[in-house]
Amino acid sequence: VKRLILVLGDQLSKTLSALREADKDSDLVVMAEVADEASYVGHHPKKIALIFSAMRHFAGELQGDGWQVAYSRLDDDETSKSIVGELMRRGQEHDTTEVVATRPGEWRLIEALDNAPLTVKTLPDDRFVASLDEFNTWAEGRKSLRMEYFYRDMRRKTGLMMEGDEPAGEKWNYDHENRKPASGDMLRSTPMEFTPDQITEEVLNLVEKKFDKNFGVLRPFTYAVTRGQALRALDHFAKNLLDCFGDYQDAMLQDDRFLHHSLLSQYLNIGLLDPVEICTRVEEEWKAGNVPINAAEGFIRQIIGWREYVRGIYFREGPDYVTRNALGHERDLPWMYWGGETHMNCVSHAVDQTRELAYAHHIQRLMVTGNFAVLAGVDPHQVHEWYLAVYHDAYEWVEAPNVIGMSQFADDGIIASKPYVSSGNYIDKMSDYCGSCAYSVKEKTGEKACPFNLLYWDFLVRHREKFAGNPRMGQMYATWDRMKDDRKEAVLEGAKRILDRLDAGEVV
Ligand code: FAD
Ligand code: DLZ
Ligand code: SF4
Repeated sequence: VKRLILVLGDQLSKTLSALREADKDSDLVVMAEVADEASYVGHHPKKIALIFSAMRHFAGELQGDGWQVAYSRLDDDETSKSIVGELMRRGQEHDTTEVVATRPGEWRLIEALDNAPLTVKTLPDDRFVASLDEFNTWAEGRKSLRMEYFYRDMRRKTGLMMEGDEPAGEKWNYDHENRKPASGDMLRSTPMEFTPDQITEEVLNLVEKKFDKNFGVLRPFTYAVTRGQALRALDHFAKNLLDCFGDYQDAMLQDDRFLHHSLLSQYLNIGLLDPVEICTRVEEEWKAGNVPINAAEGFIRQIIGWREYVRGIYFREGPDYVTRNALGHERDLPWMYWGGETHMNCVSHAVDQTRELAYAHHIQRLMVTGNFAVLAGVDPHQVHEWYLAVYHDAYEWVEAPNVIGMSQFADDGIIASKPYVSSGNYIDKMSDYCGSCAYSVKEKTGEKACPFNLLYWDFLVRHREKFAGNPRMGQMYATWDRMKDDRKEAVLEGAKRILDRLDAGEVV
């Protein structure tokens, strides 16, 4: 064996740069289930099962294609703790110190490879529309890095939904059509599910045994674990759910956890699907007249806009990004995030479905759990570790900018021009949670008042110095200033009551 070709659990693409560089005849592909990767946070059991099963299937496909693959299972006695440990072991077995890798999606692992006593050639991960150099060139010298402008460049680059140099339909962005609340629909399709095969069953048994203390429900496990299955899930989404993706993108319903969302991020992020391939499929439906422009454009923007943009930010900002805390928030993450009791119906639903499915959609992540954490002044690093652990699509390059930046404003506004905070009104408008909540969203003070209503003002008052000058927040400060003093006092007292309860570990 000449060289070891490293393929990580989120690099399951046959077009991976390390595989393109490799020689089937003389190189050995190394894949490894290792304790360090499976436990740098307490990953949701469904996430671990997805990765391990998809890794095992992928290794089998590579062997079928004629590759030599050394695959280490977590429960093999010889398997060492870490990726570098496994590379060293395989290197000794095959008498080589040369490794070819595709750059990992996390600084921790990049540094581990850089410091390994091996000769590692690291290639860029080019399973993205924009290279990191391209992103940095775009970002260089700009005062603010707004996603929208970057997105337009990605549209031009890919030609997706373009008519020459102009956006199809004359507008770049149809978001103003995308804020409709939803109502129950018995006819709405649900994301595609798959029956576990023998390989997946073995993985489920392993995960059940080794990770039974982790937060999250393992079975039923119905994910796609191969590229073929993931392509079927994509097709199903494009045909049956995409049409109303735009309209109901921000809506939340207690009895419908998926609405028109695609549930494709968990496949995309481990490499079973390619971003442009997904967008091209979506564009096809629009070209065929099957879905409206706001659905197709809104969806494509999430992938070639937001997803590419947050990756650029993660790598541009460097390893300390996840420790930023611009608002000085220090409260411990409340127990309710791990399934502890709460009277807040919205939080309870978001956490319950996270526990059961390892999934919540964007608005639940941003405006329910994220919103509550930032309003309550929770330490952003703890919030970050929670998101990294509990979602099936969470890898640091994509999770951290969404949490540290977009949701917690801990990066001081690199991603968000103002904090994504709201009172209960927003949740009430976009969901049906409030009707069956122990709190009243209409009440602004007193014991029954929705905690979001109380904490919202408390947050603004606490951070007045930082935000009062923000043109997009002036209106809110003006509203606060017009409020009568006794009402202001009651609001702040109510907020303190909630925060004291959180600190005392009492149910909120
Ligand atoms: P859909 O709603 O169907 O969206 C389509 C696709 O667009 C997604 O599959 C995803 O690939 C992409 N996308 C949408 N929004 C974003 C975004 N903001 N950033 C990156 N890609 C996006 N996404 C992750 O992939 N991993 C994470 O760890 C993650 N953590 C998040 C944490 C917070 C606090 C927030 C607010 C968002 C986070 N997101 C994350 C973004 C988004 O919530 C998920 O991508 C989405 O919910 C995945 O479900 P879906 O496939 O049904 O998405
Ligand atoms: C998330 C994860 C888990 C749970 N387990 C493994 C593993 O055992 N082996 C592996 O190669 N990769 C795993 N991963 C994915 C890595 O953590 C991921 O590659 C890095 O976080 C970089 O994105
Ligand atoms: Fe959530 Fe407040 Fe509505 Fe209850 S009343 S569901 S806490 S927003």
